[in-house]
Amino acid sequence: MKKRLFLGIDASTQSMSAVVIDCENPKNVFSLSVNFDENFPEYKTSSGVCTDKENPTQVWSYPLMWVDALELLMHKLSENIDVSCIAGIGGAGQQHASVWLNSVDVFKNLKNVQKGKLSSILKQSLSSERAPVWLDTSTSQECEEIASIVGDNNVLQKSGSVQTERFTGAQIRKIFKKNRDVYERTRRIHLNSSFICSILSHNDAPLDYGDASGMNLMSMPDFTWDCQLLEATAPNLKIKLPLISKSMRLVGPIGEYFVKNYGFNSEAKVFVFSGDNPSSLVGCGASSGGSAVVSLGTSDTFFCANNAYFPIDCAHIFGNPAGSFMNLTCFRNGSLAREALKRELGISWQTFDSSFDGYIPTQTDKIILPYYFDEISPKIKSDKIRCIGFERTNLEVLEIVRLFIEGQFFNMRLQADELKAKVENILLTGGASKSSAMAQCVANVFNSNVYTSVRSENSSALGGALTAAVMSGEGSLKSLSEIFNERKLVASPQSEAVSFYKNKIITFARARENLIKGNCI
Ligand code: XUL
Repeated sequence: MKKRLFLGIDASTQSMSAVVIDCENPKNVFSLSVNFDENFPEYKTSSGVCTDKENPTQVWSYPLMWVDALELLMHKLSENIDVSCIAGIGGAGQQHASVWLNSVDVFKNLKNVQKGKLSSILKQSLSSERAPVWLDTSTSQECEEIASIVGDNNVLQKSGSVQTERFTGAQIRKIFKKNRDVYERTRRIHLNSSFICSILSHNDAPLDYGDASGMNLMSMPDFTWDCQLLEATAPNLKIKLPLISKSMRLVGPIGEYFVKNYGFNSEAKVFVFSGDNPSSLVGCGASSGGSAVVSLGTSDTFFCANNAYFPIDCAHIFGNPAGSFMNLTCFRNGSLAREALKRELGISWQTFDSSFDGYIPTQTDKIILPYYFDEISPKIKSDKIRCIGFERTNLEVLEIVRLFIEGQFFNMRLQADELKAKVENILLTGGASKSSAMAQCVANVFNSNVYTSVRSENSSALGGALTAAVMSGEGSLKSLSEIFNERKLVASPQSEAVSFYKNKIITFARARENLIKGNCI
């Protein structure tokens, strides 16, 4: 019998990636990635996006570049593996980015397109060549307008997030106000995820609960478009939006274009795509609850599954592809703040990373509020770190580093507690997850074991591949997640430190409250 492979695609900000799994042979995972800047210099993107020089809050990318990347990805896949063995395809896209189309029929017609010509055909169906992306923060005015009609708290209770600049609703309102002709010409507003899924299936694909929840337009408790939010955003919006589907559902067989030109099996099934964060939850094996994922990147993020719907203003609730909800909190003072401290102290990463070696925090009430930049979780205005209970000049470099790292995770823990999610263990991912200091501090602040993944697959693409495998009958999500998510224990809580931190975090919270209130410290 021919082997059955499952493909997951992640259409993210800087690249498009693929992960191919074989459930019979789980050690044999194939991955590849197409970087946008390197492969498509003609679009002049930097890290996959363009930024307006005059107004840097405006950030966009090009849907046609994503289409070109999809072609290249398919080409490379077909050169490296037998794509006729791929039985199912799932995937995800960067959240919030919108693709503006003047036709809903375009996908059906892709079957007759000549090899390599997808983007030149799709070009005729775009009502805007640009797609605003999640890095765009130019819509404060639109957020205020929508929130003043619906009410701040109503937006939060309905959609699971406060009205947020990068979310698609505010971006749509901006286009309605500033590019009225684009808005009027548009018949369909896809998200990045549903756009790629539509191309693959030659079908006008739906949005799943996970990605639709990043728009401030869906009523989260019942997963339907919310009439009041739609009306406050722009007129006649509902007919321009895709349908909303449960996650992990079949969209249809792969489109003929990919069968004819790249050798896919015409029976390969395409499943509804999700947002990259919900898909990562699946890919990290955290969708059934118990595990939280702490991703240490440019910004740090904390996300976890949660059965309870409990909206708070400094976090987002998205649909969990495996059912119920997930929480996501972003912290602006992540790796960029760690770099700022490293620069200021003139130390190496090695000093930083070994700062907790042999150290058990038990006897200092000194605190650092670690905000080099304005923080969003919680909202804090700040442009420097603050030392509480000591003069900075009196402290050794190593102690400053420790207090700073503690401060970052105290802040994260306080925000995580507000989500009321059950966290039994933590998976650490992202660039700084290699640091033993970070891992030990997280273990003590959260009083939980900390793991990293043994393999380094793109978790969002892996989530897509697992979805396809589960829905094709290869096994339960729980069993496949365990197989493909081998974890390594990297730190355990130290009881003395845990009980010391329990009290210290209260002192930290008080100092942070002062800063939130704008009191000079
Ligand atoms: C989440 C968000 C980012 C993007 C990255 O709200 O904006 O994590 O999804 O692709």
